[in-house]
Amino acid sequence: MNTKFQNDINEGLSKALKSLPSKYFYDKTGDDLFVKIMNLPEYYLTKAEFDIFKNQTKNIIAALDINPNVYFELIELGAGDGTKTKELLKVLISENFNFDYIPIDISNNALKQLETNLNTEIPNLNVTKKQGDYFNVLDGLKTSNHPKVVLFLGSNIGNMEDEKAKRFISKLSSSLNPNDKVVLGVDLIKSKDIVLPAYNDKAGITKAFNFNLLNRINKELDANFNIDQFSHQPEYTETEGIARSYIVSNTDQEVHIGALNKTFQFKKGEKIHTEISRKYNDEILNSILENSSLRIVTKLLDTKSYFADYILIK
Ligand code: AVJ
Repeated sequence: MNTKFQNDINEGLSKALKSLPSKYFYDKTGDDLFVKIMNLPEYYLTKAEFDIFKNQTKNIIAALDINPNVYFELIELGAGDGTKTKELLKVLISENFNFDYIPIDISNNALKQLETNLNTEIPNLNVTKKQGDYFNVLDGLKTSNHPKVVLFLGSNIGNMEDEKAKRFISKLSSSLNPNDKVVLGVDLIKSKDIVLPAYNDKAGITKAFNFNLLNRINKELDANFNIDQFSHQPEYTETEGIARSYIVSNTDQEVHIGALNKTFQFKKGEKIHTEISRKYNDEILNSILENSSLRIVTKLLDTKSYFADYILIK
């Protein structure tokens, strides 16, 4: 059997500069570790965006400029546990806006939990969940002609290289109609002493999250990565605003992957690139938006100016 996972791992480890896709962090163990990451003192991103959703809800709604008499769809890409979104949903419901909430997530489990939670906490809210990879799910959005507001929060776009982010934004833009809006949450470029600890916490949760990839390969592809022979290494270049996570080989070693029937060599100090976490500013975002029909209308910042939610219009 040749799975996508198997092919992606083979491809990534066969390159001159080894890499593994960060989307494979998120199995059950990875989901649980990410929840822990969001609660870490060093991981400021989630707290900063929550601050915006909690304290500037009215500003978000004003910037969205929604006609209160017209039904709209509030679509969230990569909904997760909905903690931030609930702040917005509660106010929209209490102000009698006419809308359905459509969370889209790769994890059916996460969606079911979110739905149950919303049904108790906001009983008047209509929830229509959709399971899928949000890149692929975008096409399905075109079938409805209702006005749309799309939420893409948490700096999830930061996991895409710039070229991929451009393709994603173009695809998103072409699945919308004129005057539809996007709320795009991004982490902002800031100094190394704030960014690096967020990816290198004292408790070692981010390391476990990164290494979960190797554990998955060991378990699912019958491999023999010796976790103790590798290190977790995040790097950040402030001038470009890019954080990258690596797994570094501590020695010259070989790893056998049974499912591939193949052995991979690692040199001492050789790196496997596992994740990009891009940070933004207006200029970088504008270059990503350039060839799409989305434009920035408003930028909302948290009290520390660590994070931004940009309101975009088509
Ligand atoms: C969920 C993609 C925003 O890149 O900051 C957290 C994932 N990786 N710690 C990020 C992550 C390591 C996170 N995003």
